Amino acid sequence: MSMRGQFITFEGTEGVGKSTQLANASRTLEELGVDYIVTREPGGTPMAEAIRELLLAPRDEPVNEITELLLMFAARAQHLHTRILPAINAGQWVLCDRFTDATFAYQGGGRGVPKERIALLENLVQGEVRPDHVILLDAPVATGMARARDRGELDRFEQEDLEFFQRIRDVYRERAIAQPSRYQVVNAARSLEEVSGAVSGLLSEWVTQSAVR
Ligand code: Z5A
Repeated sequence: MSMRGQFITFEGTEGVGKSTQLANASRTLEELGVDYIVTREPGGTPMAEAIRELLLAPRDEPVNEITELLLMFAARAQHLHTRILPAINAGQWVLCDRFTDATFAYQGGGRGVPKERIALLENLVQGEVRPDHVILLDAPVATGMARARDRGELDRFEQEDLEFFQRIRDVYRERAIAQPSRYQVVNAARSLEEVSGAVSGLLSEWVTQSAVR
């Protein structure tokens, strides 16, 4: 088994099943005897979770898109450097609910921030670090919304309309097409059993690959 852990992120529009699949992926890694942590963005450390609360709280004051972008990367800098990288360097696998692909999709596609500006911050905060694998759970926006919105109160992002989430889905899909070696697009509109089977299959494959490296 290679010493460096793998960095795997889960992405997709609202309610596609990321939390559900993180739990499934955790069970799979446990069965395979892989040491791992589960974390999320924005968040993952006490300070980054405090920034998450700032970002998600519905508020009357309009939020400038650059303020939102900088807060996402402020949380990410703290999370990446104090939690994710130490884990990977210690040989642990990191399963992360969202990462910088979400910034390109939400702040880029959703809010309209040019992707070059996002890329500048990505390089500043991450240097060369990128996820080893991105699992994009892809389903029609309405499917995810219908699954998620039984939960009650909506956060600041969930209050956006269908077109906002459609633009986000489009950016995710474009990024997956542009970098097929890093992205695995999983059809998340299928039954829970089918989606879980697909995600577990990918993890098993990556564990096998890392063992022969
Ligand atoms: N954000 C951003 O703007 N920029 C960034 O850089 C980052 C984030 C990192 C918080 O994200 C917000 O931050 C997010 C983007 C923004 N806002 N939005 N929207 P989050 O990940 O915490 O929140 P979320 O996207 O709203 O996730 P979610 O609603 O919790 O959904 P999920 O984790 O993908 O889904 P789930 O909880 O696993 O499943 C939803 C329900 O569907 C649940 O009842 C399941 O049992 C059910 N489910 C799951 N899979 C299936 C299948 N296959 N069939 C049927 N039912 C299913």
